[in-house]
Amino acid sequence: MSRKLLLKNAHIEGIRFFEAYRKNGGYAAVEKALRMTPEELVEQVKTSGLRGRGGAGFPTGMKWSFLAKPEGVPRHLVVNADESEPGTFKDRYLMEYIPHLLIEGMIISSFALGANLSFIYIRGEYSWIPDILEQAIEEAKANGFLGKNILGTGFDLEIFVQRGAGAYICGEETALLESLEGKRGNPRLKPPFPAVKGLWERPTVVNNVETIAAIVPIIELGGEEYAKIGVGKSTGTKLISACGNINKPGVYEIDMTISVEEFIYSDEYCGGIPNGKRLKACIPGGSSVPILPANLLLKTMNGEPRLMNYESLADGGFATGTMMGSGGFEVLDEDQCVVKHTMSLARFYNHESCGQCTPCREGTGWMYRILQKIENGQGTMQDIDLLWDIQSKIEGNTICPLGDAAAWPVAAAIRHFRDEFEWHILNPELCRTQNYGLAGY
Ligand code: L3W
Ligand code: SF4
Repeated sequence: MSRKLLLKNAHIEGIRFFEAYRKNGGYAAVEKALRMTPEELVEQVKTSGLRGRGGAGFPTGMKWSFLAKPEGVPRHLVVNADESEPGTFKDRYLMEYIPHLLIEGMIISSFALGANLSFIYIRGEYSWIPDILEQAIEEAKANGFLGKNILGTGFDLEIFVQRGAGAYICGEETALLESLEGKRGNPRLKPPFPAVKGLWERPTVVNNVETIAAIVPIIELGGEEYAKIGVGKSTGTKLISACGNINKPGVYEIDMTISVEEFIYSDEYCGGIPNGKRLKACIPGGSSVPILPANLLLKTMNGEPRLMNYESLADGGFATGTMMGSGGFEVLDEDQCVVKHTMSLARFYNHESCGQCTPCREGTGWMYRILQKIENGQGTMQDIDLLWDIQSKIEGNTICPLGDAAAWPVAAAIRHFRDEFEWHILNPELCRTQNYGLAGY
C-alpha cells in the first residue's frame, strides 16, 4: 500500500474545517517552519527533491532559489489552481476536501519566499470552491495563522482568492499573471521568468496547488526523509486523477514506485477495466502528453515494468514513452477510437488557443479540420502526412507550451496508431456508422 502524505486525513469527518484539521496535527508544520529561517526552508525543499506537480516537473527548490530579491520590491507567491487540463482533477479534490493543507503550505512557502501578499488563482468552473478556500483563510486568520504578526513572529501574510473566467490558457503561468493583473490572459515571452519579473513585474513564484500542499509533509518529515519516499528523481508522493475506462475512477495518492499495470488493475487503485475489455491505450499525464499503446505502456524499452514516475513514463523519449505531466491518467479500452479521441482534443486546443502565435492559432484549426475529415470518412492518405507536417511545424515554434501540447497528442496518435487513421480512409462507409475500436481492433 502506498504511503499517504497529502490524503492521509482526507477521510476524517470535518477535516475541511479548522477545528478538525488542527486536532489532527494541522498547522504544526507552520509552527515548526516559523522557527526556521527562510534560507533553511528553501534548503529543505531543495533536499526533498520535490518537482512541480502542475505538469512540467521543474524542481521546486531550484525555482524558489531563482527568486530575485531586489531591495524594497515586494515578492509574491501565486498558487496555480487553474486546473483545466482535460483528465486532471486532483487539485480540485485537495481544495475541496482539505483546503487547510493548501493554506498551511502557502503560509510556509510565503514565509520561505519573503512574500506578504499571496494569491490563489482558481479556474472559474470550480465555482463552489472559492467559498471553501475563503472560509479556510478566515478560520486560519481567526486562529492567528494569517494576518499581522503570525504567531508573534513579526511575519505578516494576506491570501486572496481570484476566480478565472473559463480560459484554459490562464493555467499557463504568465497568462495567469496577466489575468491576475486584470488583463487578457495572453502568455508572455520567457525569459524573463516570473521568478524575476512576475506579478506587476515583481519577483513571483507560481506553483501548482499540489506542489504547495506537499510543502507541509516536507517540513513535517524533513527534506531528507521526504526524499527517501519514491525512486530516483521522483521523490515523495503524487496525486493521480484516474478516469476513462476503469472500474474505479477517482483521485489516488501513489508513491511513484508502483507499476502502471498495478495502478490500472489493482483494486487499491483503478480496479481494472470494466466488462473484461482489453486495454488499448493510455494518456497518463493529462491531455497534453503523448498517448501510449498498451504494449509500450506496461513495459519500458528494456522489458522492465513501466513505473508511475517521471523517469519511467518518459523512458525512450516520445518514440516509446510519454510524460508524467499533471497526473491526469486516462485509460482507453479496446472500444475506443483514437482518431475520434485525437479529434476531440484538437478541437479543445483550437478553441483554447489565445491566438497570439500563427503556428498555434492556425495550426490547431487545421489539425482539427483534417482530423474531423478523416473521422467522418472523407480523408485521404495525404491527409495523414499533412497532419504530421502541421504538428511538426507547431512544436517548439510558439510563445507558450499550449502549441506543443496541441501537437504532441496528434504526433503520438499517428506514430502509434497510423493503421487506425488508414482504416478510416480505406473504410469510409464503415467509419461513418461505427467506431474503429468496435470494427478494427
Ligand atoms: C526561473 C529559469 N524559473 C524554468 C520555471 C518556469 C515554470 C517552471 C516550468 O508548462 C507544462 C507544459 C504543459 N529561471 C527557469 C524557471 N523555470 N526555467 O519552471 O517551466 P516550463 O517552461 O518547463 O513549463 P511550464 O511553462 O510551466 C507546464 C504541461 O505542463 N502540462 C500541462 C498541464 C496543465 C495543468 C492544469 O491544467 N493544471 O496542469 C501537462 O503535461 O504541456 O509542458 O514555473 O517559470 N531558468
Ligand atoms: Fe497563445 Fe497558442 Fe501562442 Fe500559447 S502557443 S501564446 S496559446 S497562440
